Amino acid sequence: MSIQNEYLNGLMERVVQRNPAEPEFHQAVREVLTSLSPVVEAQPAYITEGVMDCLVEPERMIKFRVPWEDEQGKVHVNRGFRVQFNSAIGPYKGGLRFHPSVYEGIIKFLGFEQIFKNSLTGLPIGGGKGGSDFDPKGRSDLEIMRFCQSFMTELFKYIGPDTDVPAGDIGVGGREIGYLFGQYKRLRNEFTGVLTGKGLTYGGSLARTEATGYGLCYFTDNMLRDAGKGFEGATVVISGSGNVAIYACEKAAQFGAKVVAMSDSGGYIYDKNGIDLPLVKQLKEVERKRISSYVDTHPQAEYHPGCAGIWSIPCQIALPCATQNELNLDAAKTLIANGCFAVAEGANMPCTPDAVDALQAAGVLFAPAKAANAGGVATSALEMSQNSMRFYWSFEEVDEHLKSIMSDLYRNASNAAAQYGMAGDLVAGANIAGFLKVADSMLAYGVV
Ligand code: NDP
Ligand code: 2IT
Repeated sequence: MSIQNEYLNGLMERVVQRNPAEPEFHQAVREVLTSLSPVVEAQPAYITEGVMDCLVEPERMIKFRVPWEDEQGKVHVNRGFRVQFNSAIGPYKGGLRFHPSVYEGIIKFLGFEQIFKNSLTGLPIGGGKGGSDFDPKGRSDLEIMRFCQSFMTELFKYIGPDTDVPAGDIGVGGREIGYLFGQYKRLRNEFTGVLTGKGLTYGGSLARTEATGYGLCYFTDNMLRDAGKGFEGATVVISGSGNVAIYACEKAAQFGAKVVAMSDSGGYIYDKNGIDLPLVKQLKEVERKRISSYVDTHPQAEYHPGCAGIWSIPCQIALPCATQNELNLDAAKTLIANGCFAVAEGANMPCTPDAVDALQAAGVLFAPAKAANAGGVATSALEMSQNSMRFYWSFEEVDEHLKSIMSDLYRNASNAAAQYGMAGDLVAGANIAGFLKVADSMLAYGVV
């Protein structure tokens, strides 16, 4: 083993020791460090100048109390987090997740991935992430507003349009961003682009809502076409039925595919006639209901409780768009056996490492999250640009930018993989291409 490889192994051991009981963070770091061994062998300065050690340590981790009162007058106390992981190439940028599973390990895994994803977009944004263990399910608008206001009353001290620009993620959509932005504006007495994913009447960008799902399909389309394949006529399975899943479904159908299944944390629906997306939007975006309600008006469709079974539905293209580690080795084997030829990650880290290995070994085209779902944050950066200019672009202009960002991103990841002797491995290619820009900036700064 080379000295550089030994160093990376030791670094990984230190990450595990210094961040105990954070398996998702370990998983994200391990994947990146594994890809980087040929890079640090070619350029040992990344090790000797301390870049690698700095990269795995957040610049700042903020953790705070979020007290709020429910409709019955009962006080609840949640935890809020923001990791400001890396600002080498721009202000910290990344979403906020409200979900009961949130703790430091989830926020750090997401913040770490965000560094490379944001770099891959080619735009000047650093890596950050935040959120809370607050569970929005079943809460009234008033309770959501009170929670968001309390959350921002602490977070506002640490963010700003040139410092750190949060956005949405699981459990944080347009409604929550509105409450958060309103509170920030009130506390700071300023109207600036401090959040993205804003409503269109107060500084939001057209096409941001669609961007992650659309971008996922643009990336996948590039990958498929390179391999002489396409969405046209393919059967597609998409997990989740939130922001990413809905707009991935819309674009996949526009590309000529038939999406036959979607899910939420309760279970999945299988509609062999093709998913009725306007109904899913109505149920999820407007009525905030469970996906099981789909079969009330579509008796030909099936509802199955539990999430994992969705991957047993035969398909050519699988788009996991719900959450981390939702597609495991068993699911990967089933997809392979059923003739699936492409898996593209819309969620962050949805495939377990052994699932990724199995898919790649079987020759399934595999698009890793930090490349494939980068369209959301890229369009957030376009929202920041429009806010700075105090100007708006049309839907078509933003969508054209998104398309070209996703194809450049595909090309860069693909070329980086080939350059380091791993042609076709987009996991390695994305990690390397994302890393180089950040690492070279860190080298330029010296020890800071
Ligand atoms: P939403 O909250 O809009 O939707 C999340 C969806 O995933 C829901 O259908 C939800 O079901 C399901 N889900 C959440 N947690 C679980 C779980 N533990 N098990 C099974 N299903 C679950 O979030 P988004 O669509 O915004 O995010 C989805 C994924 O995409 C996340 O991994 C996120 O980090 C990633 N992402 C999001 C981007 C964005 O711009 N929004 C950008 C890039 C990545 P239920 O309603 O039952 O909880
Ligand atoms: O994971 C992600 O890239 C997001 N949740 C979007 C972040 C953003 O700042 O738009």
